[in-house]
Amino acid sequence: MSRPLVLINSNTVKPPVSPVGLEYVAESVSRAGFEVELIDLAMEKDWRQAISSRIPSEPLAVGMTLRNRDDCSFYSRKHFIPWARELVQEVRKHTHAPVVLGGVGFSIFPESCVERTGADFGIEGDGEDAIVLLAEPGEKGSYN
Ligand code: B12
Repeated sequence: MSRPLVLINSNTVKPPVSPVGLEYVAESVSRAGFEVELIDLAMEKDWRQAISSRIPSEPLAVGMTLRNRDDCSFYSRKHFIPWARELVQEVRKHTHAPVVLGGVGFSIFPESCVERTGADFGIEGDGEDAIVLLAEPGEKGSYN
């Protein structure tokens, strides 16, 4: 069986919005002939359970969308980077595959997002083409 590329929607802000950007990325990966496992945490009651039950042991990579870096609200001042970091740590309990970030919230401060979440790397801006380039070496077994 082929190794899938896992894509995670980390956006659990309520009311939920559909993860449009991640869906574009998923469609692109799928059209390039790779299997996709999309885990939408906005739709899961227990996010840890969703991660542990849906991440296969050897995916090509785990892509995670950070749509919102913060909620842009003067009153609530919510920041989502600590949450993204927790999520990256949880993913690492289940696989050694590289964790790659993307999304508009990520692309505001890409380098600090990678650093602060502990992800392996990120793709700044539109991800449809870059994610396919990333899946290919993963399939051959090496990112070196
Ligand atoms: C439309 C929109 C909304 C709509 C959403 C409607 C809907 N059903 O989706 C509404 C009005 C509801 C909304 C609400 C909010 N929004 Co809004 N919204 C936008 C807007 C204008 C466009 C988002 C979009 O759909 N883009 C189109 C998709 C295709 O592009 P994309 O998501 O960027 O995805 C591409 C890349 O980022 C990348 N990519 C995405 N994911 C991944 C994953 C991987 C692994 C990779 C490699 C690449 C990748 O590839 C994708 C395809 O090219 C953006 C601003 C902007 N111009 O981006 C703000 C924006 C995302 N929103 C923002 C905010 C803050 C919010 C709210 C928190 C506001 C609030 N306080 O309530 C809420 C949050 C709602 C929620 N539940 O998350 C901010 C986030 C900024 C930040 N600091 O984090 C933005 C950037 C606007 C801004 N202020 O600058 N929003």
